[in-house]
Amino acid sequence: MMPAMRADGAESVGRALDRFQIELPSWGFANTGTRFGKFVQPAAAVTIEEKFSDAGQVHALTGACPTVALHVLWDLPDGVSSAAEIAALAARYKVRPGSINPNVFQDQEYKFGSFGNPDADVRQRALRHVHDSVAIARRLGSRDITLWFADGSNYPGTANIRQRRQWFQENLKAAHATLGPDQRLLIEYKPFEPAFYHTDIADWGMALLLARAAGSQARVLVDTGHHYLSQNIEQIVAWLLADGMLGGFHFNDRRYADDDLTIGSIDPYQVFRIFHEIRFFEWETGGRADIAYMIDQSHNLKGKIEAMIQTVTVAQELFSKAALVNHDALATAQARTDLVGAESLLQDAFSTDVRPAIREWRVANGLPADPLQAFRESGYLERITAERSKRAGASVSSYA
Ligand code: RM4
Ligand code: MN
Ligand code: MN
Repeated sequence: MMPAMRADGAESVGRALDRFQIELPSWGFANTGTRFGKFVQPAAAVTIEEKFSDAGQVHALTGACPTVALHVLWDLPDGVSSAAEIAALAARYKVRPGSINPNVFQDQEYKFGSFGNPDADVRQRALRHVHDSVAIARRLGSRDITLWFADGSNYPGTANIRQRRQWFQENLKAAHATLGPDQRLLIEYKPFEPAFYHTDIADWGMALLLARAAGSQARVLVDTGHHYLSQNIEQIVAWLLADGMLGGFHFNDRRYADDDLTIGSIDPYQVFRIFHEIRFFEWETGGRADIAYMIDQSHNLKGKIEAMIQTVTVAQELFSKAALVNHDALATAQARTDLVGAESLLQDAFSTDVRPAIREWRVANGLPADPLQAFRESGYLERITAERSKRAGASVSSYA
């Protein structure tokens, strides 16, 4: 039997959705692929204007995505001088620039690393790029600069792990020093790929230590795909929250590695448990956790805009379910070591059908009750397919 929503359930869902916003990745609208090949989609965005246009569609239909993350190399090829164009596009398509992602992994110089490269010139070059990225962020009114490094090594003995750690500390400190008072550095970790022996920032503990060394405005960024299989991600979230060091998320789902699949497609309970830890923390502390929710997915087979609408819808559902957990009852059950009672509170919330309450919230906010259907009926996809297919295959702009 489907658990009935508590009388105040729909209201909790509405309140949860009022505050739930999730950032779209510009690269999620572009052609991407696997290391084996790319299946180019005629409707994929190639230009930055097309990316803004597509992101604007997702926000217009869901009301939950006011910002779009930008990758500096892919989206601002001229650095700070590209910022004026970006600002104009943001105004035109009604989505603001969100996190700024420096790219210190794609250029040939970075073959042996960026902040961890044994060549001081390359380390300096990478730092300059991060400084430029901070300047771009400031110019665009973006708060977060998100740092992901491909640095690492493939074979034992080939890299001085402690020395590289030192270089990372130095450059991160230097990057932090140029932040404006309201800006943040978010440090992402990943245990594997593209390096397969060691990664310089392999896990949340390393990211945490480096964030502390960098300065008071650095935080840890948790990409859900960047863990070993079966790792308890919500525990990491709970610990980072307790220490005030959780900066944000890159959401995606996975089965094997960093698969970048649609959120909740493989393990929706995992995402629910993460949201639950955040809500429980907020209930206990009476405060609001300052977290940037971001999507880091690239769909190479699904239609890109559809997949993004599906992603946002699922994220809203799982966030709403987490809002249904009765925290008073949970705290009591935990204190009494009522194991089945405590666990059932999570399970009941998770299995509640929140979709009717979400539809109500959408309609009350002037949004389509079913964003995916609205998108399919809008004609937007047909229009961009016709326009963009004229030059399809011309450019595969990014890897993500
Ligand atoms: C990494 C990581 C970063 C993303 C790059 C392209 O796996 O998730 O966030 O910017 O891919
Ligand atoms: Mn990521
Ligand atoms: Mn990733």
